[in-house]
Amino acid sequence: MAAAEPPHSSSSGGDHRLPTIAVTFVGALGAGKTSLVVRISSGTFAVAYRPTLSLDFEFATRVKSGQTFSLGLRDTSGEERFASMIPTVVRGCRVLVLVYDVTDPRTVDDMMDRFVKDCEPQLSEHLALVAVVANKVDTLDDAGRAEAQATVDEKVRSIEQRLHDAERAAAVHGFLTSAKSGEGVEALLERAIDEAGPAAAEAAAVPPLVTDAPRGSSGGSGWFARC
Ligand SMILES: Nc1nc2c(ncn2[C@@H]2O[C@H](COP(=O)(O)OP(=O)(O)OP(=O)(O)O)[C@@H](O)[C@H]2O)c(=O)[nH]1
Ligand SMILES: [Mg+2]
Repeated sequence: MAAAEPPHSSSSGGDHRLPTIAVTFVGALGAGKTSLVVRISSGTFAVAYRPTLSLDFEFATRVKSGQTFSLGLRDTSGEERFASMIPTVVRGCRVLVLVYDVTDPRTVDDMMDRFVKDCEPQLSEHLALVAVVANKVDTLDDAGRAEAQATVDEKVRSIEQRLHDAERAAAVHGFLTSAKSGEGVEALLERAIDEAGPAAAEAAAVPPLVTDAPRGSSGGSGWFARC
């Protein structure tokens, strides 16, 4: 079923038989996290702003080198009152997407604060990629794009250094995206699958009775725990 699905297909609960990659989106209020998730899962974009309350989940599939992957998209809220949920959602994810809004420079610091405070202490050995995303680049001229690229490069280096200091092996890459036009979004997913796909495929190949943690353990079972 999954291999024949179009690139932007989504399903209500994901496919547990497929290699699954948990992708968590974190960033400031209105940075475009939900818009990116909707772009990935349904290929559409909405101008109207509807703030995320607490947390949303979406699923999508992508095919890379003949292998279909299920992407579990965890869409966090940028509202401060929901920040306490982020550590739980980040824990165990294979891909962390940090999003800022190129039309609002304050969102860069917000993004980094959230990484340091809410994400970094929770990152597991499953983490394969941290993506630093400058979103809404459709609003930029050439000079603005160059500035966004410089900002992203600087934050990538900063996060690389932090992960290195913490002896974490995850890759860090920057992307200029537009949820509105779709620019950069598939490049982000391709990189996510390149970095996280092999381990996800390996985990999916192991019979569930061997991989699932014992009942009642902190590991749990199901896609949320397995990533
Ligand atoms: N021009 C443009 N607008 C965008 C883009 N991405 C999102 N927006 C707009 O920015 C606003 C906020 O987008 P959301 O995706 O809801 O932002 P969010 O990060 O999910 O916000 P919270 O859930 O409140 O944290 C909406 O009005 C979107 O239409 C983009 O790439 N380009
Ligand atoms: Mg949202």
